[in-house]
Amino acid sequence: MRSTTGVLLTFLLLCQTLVSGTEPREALPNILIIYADDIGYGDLSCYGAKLIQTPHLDRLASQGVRFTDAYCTAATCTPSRYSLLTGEYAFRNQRAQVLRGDAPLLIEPGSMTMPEVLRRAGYRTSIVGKWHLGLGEGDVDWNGEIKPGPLEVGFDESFIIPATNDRVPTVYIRGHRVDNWSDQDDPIRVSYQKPIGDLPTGISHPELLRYPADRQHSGTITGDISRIGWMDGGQSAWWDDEDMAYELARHAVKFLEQNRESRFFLFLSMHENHVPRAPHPDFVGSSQTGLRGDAIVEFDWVVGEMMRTLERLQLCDNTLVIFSSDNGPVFFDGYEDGALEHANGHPASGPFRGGKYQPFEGGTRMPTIVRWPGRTPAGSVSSALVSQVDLLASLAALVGQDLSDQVASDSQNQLAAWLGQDPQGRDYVIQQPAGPVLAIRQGDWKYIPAGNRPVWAEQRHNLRNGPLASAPLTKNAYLFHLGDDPGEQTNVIDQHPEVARHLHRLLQETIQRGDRSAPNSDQNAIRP
Ligand code: NG6
Ligand code: CA
Repeated sequence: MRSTTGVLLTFLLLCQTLVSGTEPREALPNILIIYADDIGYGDLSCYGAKLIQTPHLDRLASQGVRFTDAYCTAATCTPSRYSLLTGEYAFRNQRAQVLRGDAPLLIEPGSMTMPEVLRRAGYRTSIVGKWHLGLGEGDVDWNGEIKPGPLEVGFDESFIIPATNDRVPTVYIRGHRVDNWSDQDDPIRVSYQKPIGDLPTGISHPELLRYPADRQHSGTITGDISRIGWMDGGQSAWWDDEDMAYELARHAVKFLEQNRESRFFLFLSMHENHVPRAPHPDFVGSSQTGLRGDAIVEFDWVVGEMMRTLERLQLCDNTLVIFSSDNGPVFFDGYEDGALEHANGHPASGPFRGGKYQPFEGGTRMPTIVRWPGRTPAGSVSSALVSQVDLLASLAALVGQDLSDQVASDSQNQLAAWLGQDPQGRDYVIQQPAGPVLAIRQGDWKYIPAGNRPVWAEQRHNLRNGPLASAPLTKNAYLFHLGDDPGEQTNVIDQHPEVARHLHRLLQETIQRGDRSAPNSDQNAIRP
């Protein structure tokens, strides 16, 4: 009897916690976000991949919630990450496009970002890995103090790849300075306008390359890979592409060890599966889809390393682990690395159409797993509609921080959905492809307004993207019923013009005013 009462009480407490969102202070978990780059819905074995085995992510899923309807906000990196960290849809900020390696900081210093919210709640905050949100104010001296950056928007510590692994400068930045760098006789210079310095480029020295690159990726060669942009100097600080996963994992592990006694938030932002794919030799041949799959196995190893570390430090039960990816998959993205030749029909987007850059589901529907023992039902699958734009408000609610109405305007508290407790989640999500035309999903319906850019994007990709290729779009607007047609093959706009009109209006309203003041559920109903 007593134990039944105890269970009941615990249950009621849990319900209350989930409804109010705020944990008692001593029960607040550490938070670890493990974020992938360009890993698609179908890339993990727990999401159906046959040619790539991801045992550590599969294990994470067996211990937590695996989401089927989780979204990033955009089909490219910078906008997606901008939304994740600021709680604002990236289309509201004109500058939130894929950034060059020398672009200024995109996020307003001092603003209420995810790390800032957690920092105010007493968390020690750190980012390790890909940043790609700009640095400095437009005239960075790579040999001096590089700021503002992550430390000015809420992170206590940072060890970052400034932009992407295919963009210069190919150096890590620790805090405000290039890591491992003191040689003032070999100053680092970076240009995205014109070639600088004497280093070989992909154009001048193609024989030095690990694999051929397209023109855009034929700038300065560092290691044996040509990059986007040109740089000079800093050779002793250049990163080693093959060692990158190990290097980032080392930093992440160290942070966990050092903060074992305090409450921490670690944003571990890995480079896999972004090009150039150069997994460590330990992982080459570990999948049946060439380097692209091998890099995913490497990423999975990193996940395992994090979980092993949490176990070793006895932090496993008290850490909320969130895994997801920043945008959909791509096979060819600038380098002839064999990804297409060795794809073997691997469905990187699972059952969905398209991938990176595109308005289709493959662009923004992300493999997503959340694990918090005792809170997330182990081994469960949730079809709640969740978006990464909500993580800020959801985590703020978890740690009991108030967000003023002025910030994180699109971010909703969907904590219960993120913990696998609420099967519904959001009402609708907006999907931002590489072009200006946004898509929207509500319930089973998916609407892509008319516009040229999605047509262009997919046609370009059809040429090179093997298993992600699908029938070309026309310039028309599209309506798909995802329940009947998850692969977005049959346009039913002529049969359901009223649904398309409703979604068009909802999209326009959201663009104009933001989700905070989103229409109430009555207005949201699909009307004839
Ligand atoms: C594109 C690059 C692509 C990749 C992408 C950013 C060209 C032709 N393509 O502009 O290779 O770097 O930017 O990827 O330059 S993301 O995942 O960071 O958004
Ligand atoms: Ca990406």
